[in-house]
Amino acid sequence: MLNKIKRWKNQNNSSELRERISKIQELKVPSHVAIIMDGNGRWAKKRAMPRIAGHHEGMKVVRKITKLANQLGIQTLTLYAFSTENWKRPKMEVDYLMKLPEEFLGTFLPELVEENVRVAMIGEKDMLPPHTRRAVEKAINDTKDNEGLILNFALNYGSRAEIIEGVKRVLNDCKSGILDENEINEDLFSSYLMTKGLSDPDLLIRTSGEIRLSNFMLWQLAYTEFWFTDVLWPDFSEEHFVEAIEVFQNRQRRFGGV
Ligand code: V0D
Repeated sequence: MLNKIKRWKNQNNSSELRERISKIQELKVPSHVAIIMDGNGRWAKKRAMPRIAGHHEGMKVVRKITKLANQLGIQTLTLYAFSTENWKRPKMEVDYLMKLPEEFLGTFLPELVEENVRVAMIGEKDMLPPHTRRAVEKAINDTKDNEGLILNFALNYGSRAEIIEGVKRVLNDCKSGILDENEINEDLFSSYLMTKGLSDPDLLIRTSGEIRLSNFMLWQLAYTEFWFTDVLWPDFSEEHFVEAIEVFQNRQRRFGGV
């Protein structure tokens, strides 16, 4: 309760937005929201700026949406920040992207700790540059006892590779006798994925007008509601996020009515 009041005080939403947030909180808020944060490069191009300027602007939006998700009482926010495909981009862009976790955490980690946010990551950690990996690991460790929002970054993540890894580990456990073939079911297999312990997303948001999954959480999104928008990630506002949640709640309401 104290936490709730504190969150309210820290927030500086417009009265119209505050009203919509109150309405949202009267209904079932999605437990897990996943976002494909697309359109940073295009945002920069439109302004004749380098792509990295778009990524930097996108990082500020991550902070804003994290605060709002926490305020709304969402349990898990998964953000697709870097795919296994993104290594193909120009080296200087990749080098810049790999500095963003440090920059983000250097500025916002104290704020995340203060707001009771727990940082988590899915993806192949070992392939990240050591400086990136260290920053993320420190954030995960510094926030491991927090019980508010789980801020889950998908970093060097690819869903098919995740599933293949899971299959290999299942086979290994069968071979070594830890696991019997007859115990394999959907719940068991879910626990062999990187999202072990997290609920499946209730809502997927993708910005920037692309209507595809791009190898993101293929297993976990089986029953998820999708919401797509043409808005580019750096332009994505609290109002857009609130709109996505409202659409989700309306779909739930209609589904429940039938
Ligand atoms: C660029 C838009 C935050 C998407 C958002 C390495 C592309 C800004 C992080 C971050 C990125 C990751 C881990 C962490 C803390 C922060 C981030 C990347 C890109 C790729 F523990 N923003 N962000 N990571 N962008």
